[in-house]
Amino acid sequence: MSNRATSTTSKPPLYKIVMLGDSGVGKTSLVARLTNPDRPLNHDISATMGIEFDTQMLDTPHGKVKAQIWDTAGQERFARVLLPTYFRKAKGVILVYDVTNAKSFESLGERWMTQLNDHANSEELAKLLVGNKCDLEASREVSKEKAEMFCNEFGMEHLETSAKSGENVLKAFERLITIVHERSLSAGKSKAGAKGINGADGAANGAANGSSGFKLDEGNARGDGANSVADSSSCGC
Ligand code: G3D
Ligand code: MG
Repeated sequence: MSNRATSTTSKPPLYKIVMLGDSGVGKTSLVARLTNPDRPLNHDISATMGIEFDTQMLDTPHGKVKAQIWDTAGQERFARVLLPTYFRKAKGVILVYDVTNAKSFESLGERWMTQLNDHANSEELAKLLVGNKCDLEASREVSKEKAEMFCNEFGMEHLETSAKSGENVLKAFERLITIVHERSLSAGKSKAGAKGINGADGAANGAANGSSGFKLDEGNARGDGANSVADSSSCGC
């Protein structure tokens, strides 16, 4: 019985994943929490205004893989201009809403899924729905049931996270990257996919060896670097 997963020898595969969702839902905070665990939330976090990516080694049941995580602003103007670049060669997407903001949830169906379909081969992208800010239970506006109905409709899994406490943050990224990796393995394209990002995606070059970033100057810029990670304890919210 052959097992592709065990045939990995040197470099772990690298997959590009992208963060999507309205401004303010916590995309930057989630990435920061993942990539730099020692820096507390709110440390010098400014509004996201460019594109930036970080890379992070993650565990999957099939071994370690490297995730190149792209983060962008939720501004419409920005999104229209840069989404094609943003989605290029992406293998997975984390759709983020804020559990305390019903509008941010509605935007997923009204706007972000449309953007995905317009600019990426949505069928080929692994997707995970993330309801962030689950530490703010008293202010909740989006029920888990509602989120799960959305997931059923679009064929994805759901997790609630808190970039503030760290709950489920690592788990969310690990889950998505596992789905991406398993798809790649079952398609027999593990090596090709990793090569594609490493070699062909200009924006991705140089990012494979640790946290890194670049900004596409759209008159804005994300001021925060990487922040912090957390453990992946289960979310009590
Ligand atoms: P964005 O990248 O999606 O635009 P940010 O969102 O990461 O910039 O976060 C927007 C605001 O939400 C920030 O507050 C940030 O601290 C806060 N935030 C992010 N995640 C959480 C969370 O899980 N829980 C709570 N309580 N707050 C969170 P400021 O005040 O800096 O705008
Ligand atoms: Mg941001």
